[in-house]
Amino acid sequence: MLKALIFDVDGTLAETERDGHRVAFNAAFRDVGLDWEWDEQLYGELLRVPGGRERIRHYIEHYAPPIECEFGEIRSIDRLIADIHGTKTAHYAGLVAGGQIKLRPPVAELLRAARRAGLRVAIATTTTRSNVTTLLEQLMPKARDAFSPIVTADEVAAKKPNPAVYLEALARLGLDADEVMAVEDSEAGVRAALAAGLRVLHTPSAYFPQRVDGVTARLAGCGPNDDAADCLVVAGLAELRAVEQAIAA
Ligand code: XBP
Ligand code: MG
Repeated sequence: MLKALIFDVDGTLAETERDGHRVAFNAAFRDVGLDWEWDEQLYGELLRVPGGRERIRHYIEHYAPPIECEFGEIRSIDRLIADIHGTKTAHYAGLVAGGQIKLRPPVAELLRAARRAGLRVAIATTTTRSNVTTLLEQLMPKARDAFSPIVTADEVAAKKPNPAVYLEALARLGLDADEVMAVEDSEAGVRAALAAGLRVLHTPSAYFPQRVDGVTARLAGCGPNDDAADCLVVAGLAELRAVEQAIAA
């Protein structure tokens, strides 16, 4: 029986990537004196690499941009990446506090229904912990303490698609995998949850609109493909539980 939902953050709770993280990365590049610009299309390609620091490193290694900092001398690539990422995290907090990023309505309704039904809710994410805190405070100030545990990738050995963050969340919940479902948008996230033995409710997002194999169902209203017959589409928690019971029977 379903006892808890573990939510991903970026792309799942809110469309944070295009108008949040991407914009914050570009502001940070400018701050450190780099003329790099990640446009929407390039960012979509770079998003295949989970983790902001890993994404910057991948860009340096595979896109070979000129590294000419106007301000200060570059002591090492590691230091440059850390500086950019720290600055980016501050910009991201400012953007979120500005109120432009909203909780996605179908996910908000799922959350409300889960809490009404007494399900526990948790978070398993690749993003930095302070980003989660800032986002929850802005998007759901009254419910920000509802999520427990909140596990971020910096606390485990490897990022999604590695299952570590989901396994850690599961262990802290003290539940069996078959009592928990993950709510995810990206392919790497879905693969991480499946590898942890979880069922997955897929919530496609702007950068990850496509179907991912292995999911239990897709949440209606999260993407353009609700009419497609490629996946079971559920309207919300009640329907999801009905499906679960039918499968178990
Ligand atoms: C989110 C990520 C993160 C964010 C940026 O993936 O990959 O890297 O893009 O946050 P998921 P940081 O939704 O699968 O958790 O810069 O803090 O890494
Ligand atoms: Mg995501």
